[in-house]
Amino acid sequence: MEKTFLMVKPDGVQRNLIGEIVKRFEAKGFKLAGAKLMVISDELAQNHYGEHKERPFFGELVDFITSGPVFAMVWEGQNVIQTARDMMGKTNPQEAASGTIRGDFGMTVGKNVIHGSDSPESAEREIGLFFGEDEIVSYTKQDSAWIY
Ligand code: 3AN
Repeated sequence: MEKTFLMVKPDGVQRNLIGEIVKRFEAKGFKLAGAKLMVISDELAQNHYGEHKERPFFGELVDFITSGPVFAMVWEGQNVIQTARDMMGKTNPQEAASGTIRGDFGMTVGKNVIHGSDSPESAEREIGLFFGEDEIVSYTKQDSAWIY
């Protein structure tokens, strides 16, 4: 089954949105496969956002993501990578539709509440960066027959 990496950013943690965000993915029918509250090191942040190294906001991005605890998660389900992106909404919360996480809770592009992998390649890379193999839990859920 497809997996993705999602992370409640420091603004989402400070604003008590962990539960609200977990609730949305659970209610949709996705399965939580890993989760932890952690403070990202400078090295991990630079690695995670490596593709943005040349962008003018790179320093700001690294400073922000390391500024407080984040809630890192692995979620599993059919088409979870794209569906989670759709549930998150556009990068700029001012353009994100109501009903999406960023549309409902975000105000600016810098503090946009949640990160989610944007492709199978980045999902694999980001899960590997944030989680050890022993931190990913494989289990069966009773309700899956009512979802698929
Ligand atoms: P997404 O997180 O939706 O995949 P990306 O990959 O384009 O968006 O950007 C990575 C992160 O960089 C975003 N989550 C956002 O917080 C931040 N970001 C993007 N554009 C800007 C910008 N113009 N100024 C500040 N931060 C930005």
